[in-house]
Amino acid sequence: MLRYETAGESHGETLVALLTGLPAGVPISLEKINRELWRRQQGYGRGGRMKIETDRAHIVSGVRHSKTIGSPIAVLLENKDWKNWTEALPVEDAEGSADSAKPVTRPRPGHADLAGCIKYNFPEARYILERASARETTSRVAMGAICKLLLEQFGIKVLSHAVAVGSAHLGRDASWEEIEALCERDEILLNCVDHEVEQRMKDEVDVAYKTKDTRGGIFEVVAHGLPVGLGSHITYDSRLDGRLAQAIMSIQALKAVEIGSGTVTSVSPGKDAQDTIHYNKVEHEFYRGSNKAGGLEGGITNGQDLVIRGYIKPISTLRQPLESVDLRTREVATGAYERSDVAVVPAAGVIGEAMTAFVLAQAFLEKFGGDSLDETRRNYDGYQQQVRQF
Ligand code: EPS
Repeated sequence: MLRYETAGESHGETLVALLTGLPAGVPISLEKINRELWRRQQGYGRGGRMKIETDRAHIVSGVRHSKTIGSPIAVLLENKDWKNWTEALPVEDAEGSADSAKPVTRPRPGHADLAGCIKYNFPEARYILERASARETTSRVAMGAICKLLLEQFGIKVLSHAVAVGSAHLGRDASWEEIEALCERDEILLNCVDHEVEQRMKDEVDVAYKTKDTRGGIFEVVAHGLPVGLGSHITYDSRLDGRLAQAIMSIQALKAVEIGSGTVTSVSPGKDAQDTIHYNKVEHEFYRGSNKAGGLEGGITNGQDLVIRGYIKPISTLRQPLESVDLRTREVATGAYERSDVAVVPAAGVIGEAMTAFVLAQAFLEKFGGDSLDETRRNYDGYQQQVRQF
């Protein structure tokens, strides 16, 4: 079973990603992993932290001579900002270290601060926010980039684009070719396929900056080149839609997930909500009249593009903070402000890609197995032959 763990605090020394269960022989490119890390750091609306960090994957196990060897892959990701936090976040308690602890006693509405403090019995939220921070997603993107390298071997690509930032909305579907061209760019503004809409997205972020506010939005992840048959209808926990929804919802600040045209078809007549089935007698292939299902029927991939959207709420760290309560005095106070981002939809999309790539790689290996890539490929080829003969 493919699985992963992450560790690390936002301003701690290092972030860690541990990925276990990939077959041996998968080609690993540090350049490709680092490009994914770079993509996650981009986007108009990021805070000052991104000027400090240049995320790079440091693989310390599981890869030799640019190929996986079947053992757990451990990736370290340095926090350059750590040098400014060594006194606030020491591993060992030292004389006077409590004085430099940078306590956060005014919990931010919408953040993990208050619920976390009560649950973990902390008098202040520093250690809660250090782990709740989206900095953790650096590890997820490194891990997801490795999953993408497996999927790439079988012609599967996972990419994303911004559908909305605040009220600026793309308002149409994007083609795979548009998304692919967008994701190859070396400059990322808001990662929208439409230049005019992207400018309106930028205006939204500018208003948020000016009014000391933040903006949420919608990203869409698309996986292209999938075989029919990943995931299964047979049990609740093998349904791929449920697994993907969990993975996407686990991203910081996510509040809703949509597969295909789910929010539209749920309120449309049944006859307008399905994808008609057709057969090409020359190519001996089934095909569909549309892709409202987003590539999943019965929790199984149907060979169409997988389309999943994440709805991210506006970031809860506000420069004009909302009413809260000071944990020390229990008096009315305003929520704490720490340097933060204003809008993060493009970055959230890249994280969504990583989560999608992980779930797809997991389902792929469940179906095709293999301790070595050669074995996985034999199993995959045999199945594809069966599909062609169906
Ligand atoms: C975050 C606050 C900011 C963001 C951070 C998430 O960090 P800092 O407090 O260090 O300025 O930049 O995101 C990242 C560091 C990142 O890599 O995405 C938060 O409170 O969640």
